[in-house]
Amino acid sequence: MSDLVRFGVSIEEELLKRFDEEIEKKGYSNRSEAIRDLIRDQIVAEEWESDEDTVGTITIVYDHHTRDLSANLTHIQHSFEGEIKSVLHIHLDHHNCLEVLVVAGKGKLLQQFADQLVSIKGVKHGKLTMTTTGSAIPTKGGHHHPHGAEHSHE
Ligand code: NI
Repeated sequence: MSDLVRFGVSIEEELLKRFDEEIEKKGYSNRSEAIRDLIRDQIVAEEWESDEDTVGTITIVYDHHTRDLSANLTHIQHSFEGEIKSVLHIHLDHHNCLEVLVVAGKGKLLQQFADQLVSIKGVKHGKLTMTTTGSAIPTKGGHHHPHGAEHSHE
């Protein structure tokens, strides 16, 4: 879709050295892909700050024996029922549950939802992963696959 453009960047030597160390640890084979990912992260952050629809996942771990916890979790989830696309629940052991909620909607609303879930007494750990609908980010590799879609939803 989009053509590749080359551009030059001036940067302090120490800062670049630090950057190269970081991206090597993460397994990038070159700076270009690392810089592209930083730009994409920035676009995703903007998507979450704007009034556009976005998507993410909320992961929580909790002890279902904690008094009132299950009722509180259910109550909050019912008030955001329009934002919940899917819920995965795993019984980790006799006490602990892992729940992953796939959520979609306005970024600020999804952050409020995550904050409410994570802050409930008895939730041991919780995390919102902010990702993107993908529509604001050009396709990786630039050009369309010449022989049709790379995958289909048949
Ligand atoms: Ni469970």
